[in-house]
Amino acid sequence: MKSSQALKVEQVDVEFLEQKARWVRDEIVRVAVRNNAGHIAPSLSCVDILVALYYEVMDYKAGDPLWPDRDRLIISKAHGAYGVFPILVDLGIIPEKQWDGFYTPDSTLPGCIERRPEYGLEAGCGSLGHGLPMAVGAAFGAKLHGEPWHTYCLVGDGELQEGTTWEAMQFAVKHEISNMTVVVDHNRLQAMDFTDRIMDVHPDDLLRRLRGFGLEPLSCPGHDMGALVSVLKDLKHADSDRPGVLDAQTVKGYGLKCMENVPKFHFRIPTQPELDQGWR
Ligand SMILES: Cc1ncc(C[n+]2csc(CCOP(=O)(O)OP(=O)(O)O)c2C)c(N)n1
Ligand SMILES: [Mg+2]
Repeated sequence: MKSSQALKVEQVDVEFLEQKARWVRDEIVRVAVRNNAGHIAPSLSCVDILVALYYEVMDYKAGDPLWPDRDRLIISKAHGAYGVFPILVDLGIIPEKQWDGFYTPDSTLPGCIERRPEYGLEAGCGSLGHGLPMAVGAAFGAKLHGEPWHTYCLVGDGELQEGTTWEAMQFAVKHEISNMTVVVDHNRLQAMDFTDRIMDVHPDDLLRRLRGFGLEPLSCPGHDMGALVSVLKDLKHADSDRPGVLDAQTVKGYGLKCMENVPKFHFRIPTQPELDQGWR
């Protein structure tokens, strides 16, 4: 590790972030299992990324979710980021009752994230493949108007099979949109199988494709809080004429022993005996 990276990680309270991530995982399982909401595995996959972004990397005012200079996060994999709800509850933005009733008639929070700026939710992306074009548009607008904020886009590796994502990347490279970071939740699984058994031929196809479009993805273990924070900060402040890309190498269902890397859990709710296998 470069000494500058080591210094940055030292200044970060990694233990605090890891504790937050454990709490978010517990919340996801507690509420989603009780309320019969699937998409637990894709949500567990990106918890550490979301915790690193909200508690350490993004410029954000918890008391003012509409602060004009806030960094924007567009969650393109909107089916599987339940972790954003407890985080926004913890920050005092979403009322606890809304999260508690998530996915039931007692709440207005739907299974796929919808645009709700007053709740800190910037975009609705239930139809996959559209978050990145929106993020590129937002970042391009910020660049044209000289706005100081940074745009983040969290994408799934499976959804990157959609054509619109590549048109967006082409545009972002051509127009030197460097005020954004694309975070790939690279768990090597999509809906019901591994990505290289659906559209990819080789497990490294995604990285090759990104490089082919002129991007320089930085890979990092997707559940290593210190590494995530360090790379995300480096990308935010990089002297580059391209969008930054974080290739976060994650595990779908991370944490729950019954669920890790098991394709059938894409939307399936674990049974009590499966849950009893416990956490890693
Ligand atoms: C346009 C579109 N096609 C299909 C779906 C159904 N769908 C929901 S999640 C999913 C798999 C997504 O895989 P990936 O992007 O890798 O996310 P992960 O679940 O692995 O985090 C699919 C195909 C959808 N929501 N939108
Ligand atoms: Mg995936």
